[in-house]
Parts: sequence; structure tokens; C-alpha cells
Amino acid sequence: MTRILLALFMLSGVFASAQNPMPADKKATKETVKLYQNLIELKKKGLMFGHQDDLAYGEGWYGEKGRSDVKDVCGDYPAVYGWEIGHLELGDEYSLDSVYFKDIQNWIKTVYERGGINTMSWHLRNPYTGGSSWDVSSKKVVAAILPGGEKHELFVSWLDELANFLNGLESADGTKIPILFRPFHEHTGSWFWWGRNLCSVDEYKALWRFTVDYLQNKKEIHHLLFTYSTDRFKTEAEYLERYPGDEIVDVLGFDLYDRGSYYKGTLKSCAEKVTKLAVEKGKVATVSETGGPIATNHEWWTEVLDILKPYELSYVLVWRNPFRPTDHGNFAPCKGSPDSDNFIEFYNDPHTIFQKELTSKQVYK
Ligand code: BMA
Repeated sequence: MTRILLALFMLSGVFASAQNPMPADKKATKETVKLYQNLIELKKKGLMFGHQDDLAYGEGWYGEKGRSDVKDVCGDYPAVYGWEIGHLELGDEYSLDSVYFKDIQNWIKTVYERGGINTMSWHLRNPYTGGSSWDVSSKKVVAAILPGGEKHELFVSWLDELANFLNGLESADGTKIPILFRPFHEHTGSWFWWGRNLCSVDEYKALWRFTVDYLQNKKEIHHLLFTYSTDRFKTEAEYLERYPGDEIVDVLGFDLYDRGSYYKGTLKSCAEKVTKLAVEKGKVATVSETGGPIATNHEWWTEVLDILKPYELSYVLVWRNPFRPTDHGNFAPCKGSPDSDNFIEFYNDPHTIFQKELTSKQVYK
């Protein structure tokens, strides 16, 4: 009898945890837990649309209150907003993309109040050489910033800057605003100092573990959902090779840009694998960065939607619309852009989710 009762009790626990998935951080704030659980629910309803630096600038404008290229086209804001904090570690006032950190903090609050979702990437400088994230001249960087390494103290001081910034993300009533934090991304490629050919598997995992442990246990930061995001990959084993662990990661993502004929097949294959893994692990799956040739392929939006529709993905985020010339063009539509009609079709599709469909109640409560 006791055994039967015990078995029933354990089974009820299994059901409860399936119904109430929890983020990896056992001390996650109430709103962070809710965000995680709502992300799991929302991905069953549809695919959220995200855009990098959506509120900060766009085609021909910078810092106009309330403006968004996406809103200019479809009358609605994205559901997910990407922010980039590279150069925060230097104590600078603005990011490598020339956005003031104070403004980013304010926009993050605006997004939270309206029930949108904030995600943050970090193209942090190379702490060993002093170069940029893209400085891959040394393979010693990761080892040098781990405990005992010659640049460890410097790296810790950068995490302190990050912690100050994160602690400043508070709503009007003092609630810490949950963030999907996505550090050390695209590590299956070798263009950042934390990339595949630049450090060993163990070093990469140790970098993640140290960072998460420092933020959670030394800085008491518990309003983050950690996002692991590779570049393109072929197999689950490749995807997981440098995965730091279920006890650390909440969101499984990958970045993939459309720069040729490989894109569609690879997008499908990566989406399929990442959603399968997310279901197995009870995590959230996402296309954490993408972008395509929308200036020339005016049907790109619905083509991508057709590929992603079968999979339970939380969101797809397209990269920024640079306000001054850089090495890429716009990844989101803007007023009058030739892909606009197709984007509106994408917007009107019942499967896509934009800001108006989300309310703060739905996402954080
Ligand atoms: C890259 C480009 C760069 C930018 C960097 C960080 O993909 O958009 O211009 O500085 O991301 O946001």
C-alpha cells in the first residue's frame, strides 16, 4: 500500500513538473518563471516575430520616440526585441552599434510594460588582446579569463559592469525585468574569440559555467533565461558538443542567415533538430538570429514562414536595420520597402504573433 501511495505521489510530481516547467535557475524570480512557462505555452500557439534594435533606429532614422520600421509597415511592434550590449564592458556610454545603454534600459522597460519580450546579445571585446569580438588572433583568450588565468580579474570586472546594467532593469514598481540573455553565441563557427577553433570544448563550457555561476551566486541575479545559440549545424551531436548543460540553459537557439541556396534546407533541418531537442529537454526553441535578401526576394517572409510553421518554435528574430552603412542591409522591412506586402501577409498569418497579441498579463503573470 505504502509503495502504491509512494508511486502515485511520485507520478503526480512528474505530471506537475510537466505542467509547470521551471527555468534552470532554481532562484529565478516569479516573473522569470512565468515568462518561461508562458514561452512554453505560447510556442504551441504560434511563432513570435522578433527584431534587433527595433525601437532604437531604422532606415533613415535614429531614436525617434515610438518609431519602429516594423510598425511603419504593419502597424504593430514585434513581440520580441533584441538588444546588443557590446562595449558595456568598457564602461562606455553607448554600444558598438551606437545605442546609449541608458536608452536600452528605458526601452527594455517600455517593452516589459507592454508585455513584449527582451533578448540580449553581447559582442564583448577580446579581453586578452584588447581587440573586438571578431579578433581571433589568439587561441588563449578563454583560458586566460577563466579562474587562475591572467585576464580573469579583467573579465570579472566586465561581469560586474554587466551585473550593474542588469540590476538597473527594473519596472516602475521595482520588479526586475526578465531577459533572455544570449552570450557567447555562434560558437560553432570560428569568427568570435570564443568560437570553435579558438577554445576547447571544456574551456567553452567552463566559460559558460563561470559566467552563469558568477551572475547568479555572486551577483544574485535571478531574472535571466539563458539562451544557447549555435550557428548552423548538421547533427544533434554537433549542436550539443559545447552545450553547457540543462541546469544552465533555458532556451535552445541557432543563428542562420540566408546567403545562398543552402539556406532553406538548412533552416528546416536546424529547426527540426532544435525543436526536437527542446521538447526532450523541456526547454524553449528559437531561431535566435536570421535575415535574408529581402531587397531582392520580395516573397522571403512567407517562404520562411512556410518552412518554420511545422515546428514548435518560440520566436524568430531578424537582425537590425542599420541606420548608417555597414556590411549588410536591412533585415526587416521599412516604410515602402518592396517586401512590405509580403511582410504584411506574414503579419496577417494566424501563425505569427506580434506585440498586439501579447499583453503583460499573458507573458509575465
Ligand atoms: C553584426 C553587424 C554589426 C554589428 C554586430 C553587433 O551582425 O550587424 O554591424 O555591430 O552585429 O550588433
